[in-house]
Amino acid sequence: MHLPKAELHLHIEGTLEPELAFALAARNGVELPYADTEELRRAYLFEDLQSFLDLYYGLMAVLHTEADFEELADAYLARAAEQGVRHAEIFFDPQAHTARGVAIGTVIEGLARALDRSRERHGISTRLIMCFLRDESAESALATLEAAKPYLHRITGVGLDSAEVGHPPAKFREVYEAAAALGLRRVAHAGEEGPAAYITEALDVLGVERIDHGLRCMEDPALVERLVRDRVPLTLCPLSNVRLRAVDVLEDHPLPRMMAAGLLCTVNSDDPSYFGGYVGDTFHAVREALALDHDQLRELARNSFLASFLEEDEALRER
Ligand code: ES4
Ligand code: ZN
Repeated sequence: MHLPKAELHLHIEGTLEPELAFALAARNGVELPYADTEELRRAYLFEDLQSFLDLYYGLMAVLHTEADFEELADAYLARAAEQGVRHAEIFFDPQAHTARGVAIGTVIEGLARALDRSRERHGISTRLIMCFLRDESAESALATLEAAKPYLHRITGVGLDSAEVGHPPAKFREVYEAAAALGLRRVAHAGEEGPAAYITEALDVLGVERIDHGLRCMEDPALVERLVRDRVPLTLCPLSNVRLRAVDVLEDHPLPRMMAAGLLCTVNSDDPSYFGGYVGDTFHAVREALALDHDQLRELARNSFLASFLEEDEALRER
């Protein structure tokens, strides 16, 4: 059976299954460059983060209306519920949609329609985290925060994603300061493909409370010591790391070493449609490949609530 858990690293656009992509393409009159879902699935052979992102942004062309975003989120929540998810903190990439002429309000209101019904429909509480694309400019991130102002009651925090190398956290100092001043929580992808120094910079310059991925902290013992001391959660995504070649095979994933070092690790699915599994599947895969025992799995599930943005009493209730 699936342990009750929170999912803290999940890109809603990364839950777009080929079947739904084709259904939305037909509904919206969008031509996809794949004959069918089988051919699309075969295109999921990425070499690295960039080759994945190229496919990922291309497929988003099928998302147009509020109903599309609602359907996408509802499909994720239904699958997550089957896998023991009780709470989900969901990333979305407004710039990937506004760049195509889809208004930020369409994205947020569409997602919110599904999220507002999630407790009663799927037994999952939710939060929304708006991510800035780090390979876009700092000005574009500031404009995105400005455009989101009418919808801030829907948004818990901000994050930073997309191509990491060459786009260090400090590039986004100003927008993170502005987000903090608006009362938003802060997270950032760091140390996925980028170096451990990006993790340090995300903490020092952006003031983040959690690190998304953070895998490469293991290259810097002083940083590991700091993350342990300050109880900074890491939202690890082992299946993503294998598919994007951050690790060669799941059996080599540093998760057990990271847990043994005292890091506050969580396990998440990242982009489940692309990386071969939802979060319950991910727990199953790491249990098998890394020979985790039941206590370690329970620790990971417990950590997911501790690391969430739920208040303590809420987190206890969801567990
Ligand atoms: C992402 Cl795995 C990953 N890394 C960075 N940005 C992303 N956006 C969606 N998935
Ligand atoms: Zn991610």
